[in-house]
Amino acid sequence: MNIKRKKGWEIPESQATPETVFRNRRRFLTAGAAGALALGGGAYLAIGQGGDAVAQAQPDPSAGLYPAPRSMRYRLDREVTEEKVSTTYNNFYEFGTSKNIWQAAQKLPIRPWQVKIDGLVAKEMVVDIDDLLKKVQLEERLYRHRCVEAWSMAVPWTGFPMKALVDIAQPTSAAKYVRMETFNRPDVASGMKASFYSWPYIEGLTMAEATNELTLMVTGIYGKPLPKQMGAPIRLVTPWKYGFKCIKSIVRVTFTDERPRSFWEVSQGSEYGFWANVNPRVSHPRWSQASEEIIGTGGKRVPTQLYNGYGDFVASMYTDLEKSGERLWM
Ligand SMILES: Nc1nc2c(c(=O)[nH]1)N[C@H]1C(S)=C(S)[C@@H](COP(=O)(O)O)O[C@H]1N2
Ligand SMILES: [Mo]
Repeated sequence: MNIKRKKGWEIPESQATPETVFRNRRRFLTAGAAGALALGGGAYLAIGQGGDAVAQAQPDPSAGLYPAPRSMRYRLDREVTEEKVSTTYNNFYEFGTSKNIWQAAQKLPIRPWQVKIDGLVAKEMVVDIDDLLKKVQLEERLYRHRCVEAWSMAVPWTGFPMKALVDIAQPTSAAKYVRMETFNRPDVASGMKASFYSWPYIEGLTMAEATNELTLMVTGIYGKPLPKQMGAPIRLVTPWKYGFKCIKSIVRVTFTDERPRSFWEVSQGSEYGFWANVNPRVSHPRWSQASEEIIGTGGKRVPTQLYNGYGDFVASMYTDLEKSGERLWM
């Protein structure tokens, strides 16, 4: 489906937050019985599964930065997934292995939040998330997201190019990879007590991938700060790779000359490799990747696209590697 759109500059700013957000916000206000009470200003009270109330004491100090202007460079070929759907169907193993972890994730404190930048850099540093947000330009981008489990969604992320973070970090010329790490808090994230996984969650990119224009450090969604279950206060988004590359709630970014071994690679390297670029013709060892179910559509399946449809932006990074014998697709 190709919807005829107005040119970017003809689209009013107000359209940057889709109408569904406002509709969902209203629904949220009446969802008290379902376990959530809106308190306004981004603060809310979630009733945990055990009936315990977990209050987020402070409104998010970054709330005033949203919504950010939408970039018209990144177009969708499908509807934006409803907020209520994408924010209640999540993978965040720190809080459990089911898709229904959104309430459990409210226990994660996201202020204060610091990100350590270290390794092969001019100067190691620890940046406070709100200081980092002052140094970068936030924008909204509509991206498809394709999980390796063959479900997908399309959402309006807000964030800044990872290139901006690399510029702040000033890696030396010896840096070949970026390694990212999630918080290590088994006290609030009970999934981390599962000892058969190697915590904390780790992901990595090559420097070329990290500085590709698509690679986004995400801090918001639907014109608001990112909810905890989606990786607040800062996560990665690489829309041409399977979703597990998009590491959530990052606390450390390390520049290195060694290829990082990711959380999933350590757990099951034959199924989840370093590259994990989306390719409908290369099956997962246990299922086909040819098509995907779009969540929130009542089971609608669509064909999966090579590089999740982002080949124009990323394919050139891999042309030489394709001959190298690297497993680029899983
Ligand atoms: N720290 C951490 N990051 C993570 C995960 C996780 O379990 N822990 N799951 C990944 C997977 S498999 C997917 S599909 C996406 C899901 O993002 P969403 O819940 O915001 O849709 O997050 C990725 N990032
Ligand atoms: Mo995933």
